[in-house]
Amino acid sequence: MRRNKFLGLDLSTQSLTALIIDLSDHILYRKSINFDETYPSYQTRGGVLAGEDPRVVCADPRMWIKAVDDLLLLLRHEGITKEVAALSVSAQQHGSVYLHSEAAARLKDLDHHKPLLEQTGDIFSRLVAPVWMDSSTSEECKEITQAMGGNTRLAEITGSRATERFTGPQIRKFWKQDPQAYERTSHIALISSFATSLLGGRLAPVDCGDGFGTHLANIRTGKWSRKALAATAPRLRAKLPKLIRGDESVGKVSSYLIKRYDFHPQAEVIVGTGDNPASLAGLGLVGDRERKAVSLGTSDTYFGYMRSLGRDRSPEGQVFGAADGKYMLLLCFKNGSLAREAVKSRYRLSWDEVSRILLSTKPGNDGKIMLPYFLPEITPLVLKPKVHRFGGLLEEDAEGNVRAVVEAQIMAMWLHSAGFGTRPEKILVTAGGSENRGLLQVIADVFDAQVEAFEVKDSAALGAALRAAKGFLAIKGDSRGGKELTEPFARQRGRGIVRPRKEAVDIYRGEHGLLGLYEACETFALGLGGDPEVRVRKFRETYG
Ligand code: XUL
Repeated sequence: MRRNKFLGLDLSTQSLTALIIDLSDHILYRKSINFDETYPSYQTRGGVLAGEDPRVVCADPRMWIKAVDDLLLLLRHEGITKEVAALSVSAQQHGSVYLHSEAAARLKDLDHHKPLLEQTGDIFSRLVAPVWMDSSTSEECKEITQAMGGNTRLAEITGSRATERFTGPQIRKFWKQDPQAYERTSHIALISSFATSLLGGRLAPVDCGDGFGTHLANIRTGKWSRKALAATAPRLRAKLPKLIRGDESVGKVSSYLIKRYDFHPQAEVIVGTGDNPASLAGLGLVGDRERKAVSLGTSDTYFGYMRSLGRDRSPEGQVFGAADGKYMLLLCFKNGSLAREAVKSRYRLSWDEVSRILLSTKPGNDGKIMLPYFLPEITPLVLKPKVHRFGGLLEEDAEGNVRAVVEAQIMAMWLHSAGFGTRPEKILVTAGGSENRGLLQVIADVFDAQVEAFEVKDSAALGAALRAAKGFLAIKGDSRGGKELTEPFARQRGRGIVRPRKEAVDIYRGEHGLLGLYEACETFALGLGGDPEVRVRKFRETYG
């Protein structure tokens, strides 16, 4: 039996996906488990548990354990696990999992006759895991910022200005609210390192891709920052995983994986990472400074590779590690697919109809604008959810609202990515929303760039599989880089490249264009500027 297959597991907000590849561009297997549908007893919506306060969002890590067990059993039934040479995890970023002192021994010594959850369901010192959608730590962000010497200094050291969803502020909140449970915690994993620990049977390190999204690491040294740890919670260093750069092996699969799911004893586990750094790898963008990526998943993200830490980073841009030891810059929007979904179901539309509306209605929407803060927003920071409508956009106007939500999302990406260096001529689009041709056209028109969507829309799972391959080949002395491995998978989907339409670009970019109007609406909603309705009139006079 040849072991020449690589498994990527993507533990995202709403689902767990397995993708198996070989190195001649074949996706051999893909299977996804949706949390809401498969595990109703966990009562998640969109994979998470939201409290009465919309800023508090968490998940039950036991559901993730159950999903890992179920999915690996399915893979075993396919007879494919024994051919896997290496595997790696990609996971939603920033979330944290709290384990007590017996967890390590328990993970090491699992009985393969019994389900995973039955033996690991009680290894937690905290029953819930806060996830990236949580925005309840503004106070802790302030405290950490102050202790670090201000927001600019915090960003210089950790790569981002104070950010509610990041792990450090979340840990500080936990310590303040429940100091005893914090004391009982001997290990705080990120979701990617937690899932990797289940595969390797030992507490796994975290890579800089995910580790930099914590406010706990120094992005220059690639080590946990003593100053940031001290600003966050006491005795934290001993509770954190090791932080490593790049896609190294963390050891072989556990004996539980060998016996329960039929993995080969020599199969390597490559360090896990966050879904965005994994996507960067899956799209072949590690090392590429020209192209940028848009991921339209639960969150929308806009990101690109960075070779060095330039001075003029966008204030809302967040720096994570890339697989080659360098960096990526990212913007995250919480009201991504959930906002599109809310509009789609409000008007009982299918995704095809949404796409058709976007392709057939006039760019600029006649100056009708929405700020789609269905949930608290990350970029720009909005803690109280509220949907704003301007320019006479009526709630019953289905076409107007569809166009407005998507234009708002893409214009926000354009505006807030001003500090990302030269504007891209090419944008790669991935995740669920990349199947929507209308959405791709809006991106092309707003950015005045060519847009490509690839056949493999699970770029995070693909990235994890490719990282597994790269890590494995490196052990064998084969130095094939990320790009060479990715290239064969980068086939465009169906209709090829989507190009910007000149008349649409003018409507967004021109003097009195929609981008300026949108910015005025955003500034007004944030309480930082005057009523934008005068600009709506100006827009209509110019483009009506
Ligand atoms: C990125 C972010 C989200 C999550 C979930 O910073 O918070 O994109 O990784 O996908």
